[in-house]
Amino acid sequence: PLPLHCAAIDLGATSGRVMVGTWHGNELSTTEVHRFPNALRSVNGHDYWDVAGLWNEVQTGLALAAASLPSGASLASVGVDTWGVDHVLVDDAGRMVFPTHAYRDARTQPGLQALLDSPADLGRIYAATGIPAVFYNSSLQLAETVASCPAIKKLATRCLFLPDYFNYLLSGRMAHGLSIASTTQLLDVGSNDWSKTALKHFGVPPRWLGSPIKSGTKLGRVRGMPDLGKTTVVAVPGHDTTCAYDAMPAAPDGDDIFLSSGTWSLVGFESTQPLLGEEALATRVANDRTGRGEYRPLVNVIGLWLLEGTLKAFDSRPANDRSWKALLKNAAALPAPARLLDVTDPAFANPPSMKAAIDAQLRRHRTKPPQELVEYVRLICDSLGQGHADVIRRFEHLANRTFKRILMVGGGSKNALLCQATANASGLPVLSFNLEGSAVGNFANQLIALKAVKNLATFRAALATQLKPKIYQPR
Ligand code: LRH
Repeated sequence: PLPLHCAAIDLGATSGRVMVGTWHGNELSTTEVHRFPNALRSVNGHDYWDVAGLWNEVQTGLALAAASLPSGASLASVGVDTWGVDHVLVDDAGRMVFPTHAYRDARTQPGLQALLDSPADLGRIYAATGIPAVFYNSSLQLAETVASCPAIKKLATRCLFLPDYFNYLLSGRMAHGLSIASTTQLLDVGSNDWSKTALKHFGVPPRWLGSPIKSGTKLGRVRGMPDLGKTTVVAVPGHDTTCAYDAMPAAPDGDDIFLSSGTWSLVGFESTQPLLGEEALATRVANDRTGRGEYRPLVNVIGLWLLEGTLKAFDSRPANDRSWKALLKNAAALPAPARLLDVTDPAFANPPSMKAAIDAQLRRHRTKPPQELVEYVRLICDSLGQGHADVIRRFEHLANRTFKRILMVGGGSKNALLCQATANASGLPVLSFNLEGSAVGNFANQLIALKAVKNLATFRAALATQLKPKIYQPR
């Protein structure tokens, strides 16, 4: 068969990219055609995303994607995945009627505290949605929006989550994807529809949300871009973490635990059932959903956000891959830190200074903070490794399973110190795949929708023969 070309739009909180994937019948090749930084912008005490700026970059990337193909070839399809929980409130004409806040905005803190202070509500919402109380939940964000701006109930007719919104800009069709819907704390954990209990509790108007669609749904042709006139917009799992999990070259026996490592560390596995109950809630297990509707119990560990934040306090940020590697190597040669960080500390969510937040936690435990960047790097990687291991042990207990390998994708899978620390703390081998996980999972779902690949198991099997992981044995 002729090679089949697709474009993946993958938007992360700190960077976005547009990639071209070419399927050769049993092998995927990928090229990054456009990469751009992303950052929240603060004004007058609140944090926002530059949605129009992102759309500009997406268009630039798609034009480059089309231009990168051999002459005569065209993009069969395009799919969008983004970070979770954030959204755009629009009217019937698709016009934005409220600014898009960034999920780290502190506006949800009072609502979060109220939920945490009411065990009855917390338990009820967890039983209904399978999603724990986390500061970024769309539920808390929307509750704050409605409370601070009651007129919004009239002005907005739809709440489109970010992948839904970009799908709309591309195709003209407004639809809610199932996987991104499951990150909101508003989806019913027992069905593929919204939870009446959660909508009522958070005061979210039900008319804002249409029935969620599964991945693979064709939304229409790309509008307004002549080079992409024949390209179909395919609803892939809109949540980047779902796409990253779909890209895991997992063994069919289900003994693998997944770690998508980037700004966040997403530790979880696949299951036909959610993990519910008090212990799961106390572990903050999020029962996110795949694009097909199955469960992906997962715990969100603070991730490389710790390191990204700490770097801001030092002038000597490594400038390239080589200096990064040298820094990690020097950090690995240091003696083990006297005390690791408790990475579940809520103070790390969005502090004015990450270094100061780390120092404060250590001082609370009568431990002297590090001095040099290299010491912080060692402390952060070892602490994250321990954080990953703690979650894996909790999962083994809660789900009564034994995991044999950790599959790791994302930017953090290139960090040898972090991989080794995770292997050491968990006692499990880490298989690190140098893979843009979200983009690859995005392609997988397009290829399945186009019927070029039978199903996800077939795709994973093909990927597993194609990739050679770097293996870190526990020491
Ligand atoms: C990672 C991620 C994660 C959470 C967070 C808000 O990019 O999607 O799974 O949902 O962003």
